[in-house]
Amino acid sequence: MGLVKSKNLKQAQILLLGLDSAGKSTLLYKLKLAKDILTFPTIGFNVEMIELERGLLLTVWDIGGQEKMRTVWGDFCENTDGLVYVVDSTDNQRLEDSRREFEHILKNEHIQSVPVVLLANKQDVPGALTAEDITRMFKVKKLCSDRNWYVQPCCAVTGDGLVEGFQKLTGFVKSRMKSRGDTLAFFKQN
Ligand SMILES: Nc1nc2c(ncn2[C@@H]2O[C@H](COP(=O)(O)OP(=O)(O)OP(=O)(O)O)[C@@H](O)[C@H]2O)c(=O)[nH]1
Ligand SMILES: [Mg+2]
Repeated sequence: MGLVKSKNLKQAQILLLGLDSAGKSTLLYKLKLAKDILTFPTIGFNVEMIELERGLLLTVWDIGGQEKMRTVWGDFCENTDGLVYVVDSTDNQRLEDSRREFEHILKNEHIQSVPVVLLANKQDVPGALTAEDITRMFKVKKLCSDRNWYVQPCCAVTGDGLVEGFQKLTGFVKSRMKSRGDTLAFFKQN
C-alpha cells in the first residue's frame, strides 16, 4: 500500500524489528497506551495503529525476535515505508548477532532505500552502550549509506526518546515519498 494520502489522513507502514527481548513490544505499547505493560515474548506479531502527529497514521508491525521468527522477518518487508530496529544496549553478548540480523534485513529487496531508525534501548540501565557506540559497532554509516538513518537513544519503560525516534523516522518517510514522486493513492474522504 505504501503511503496512502487522503485530504486529511496519511498512512505509513512501519516495521519494528530487533532480537528477542530488545524491548519492541514494551515500546510499542508505551507509545500506543502511554502505559508500562507486562510483555511476554512475541510469538508471531503485534500490529497497532498509532497517530503520533495529527493526520499521520502509523501502522506499526512488531514482529517477534526469537531465532525462529527472524527467519520470517523478510515476509513482512513488502510495502514497508520505514524500519525501526531496536537494540538492547545492555546485551553485549548478542550485539554481534543483532548487528548481523540488521545487516541481513537491510539486503531485503523490499526495503531498499527505506529509511531506518535504530533505537538504542534500555538507556536506564547503568553501563548501557550509547547511541554513538551502537552507530560505530553496527557500522551504520556504511550499511545505511543508501538511505536516511538515525540512531536514537531511548528507554521503552519510561518512554524517553521514543517519540523523538518515531518523529525522525516519519520525517524521513515523508521526504522519501515526496522525492520519489511515488504513486500515492489519493482517496477522497466522505
Ligand atoms: N530496564 C529496561 N528494561 C526494558 C526496556 N525495554 C524493555 N525492557 C524489558 O525487556 C524485556 C523484554 O521486552 P519486550 O518488549 O517483551 O521485548 P521484545 O523485543 O518484544 O521481545 P520479543 O517479543 O521476544 O521479540 C521485558 O522484561 C521489558 O520490561 C528498557 O528500556 N529498560
Ligand atoms: Mg515482543
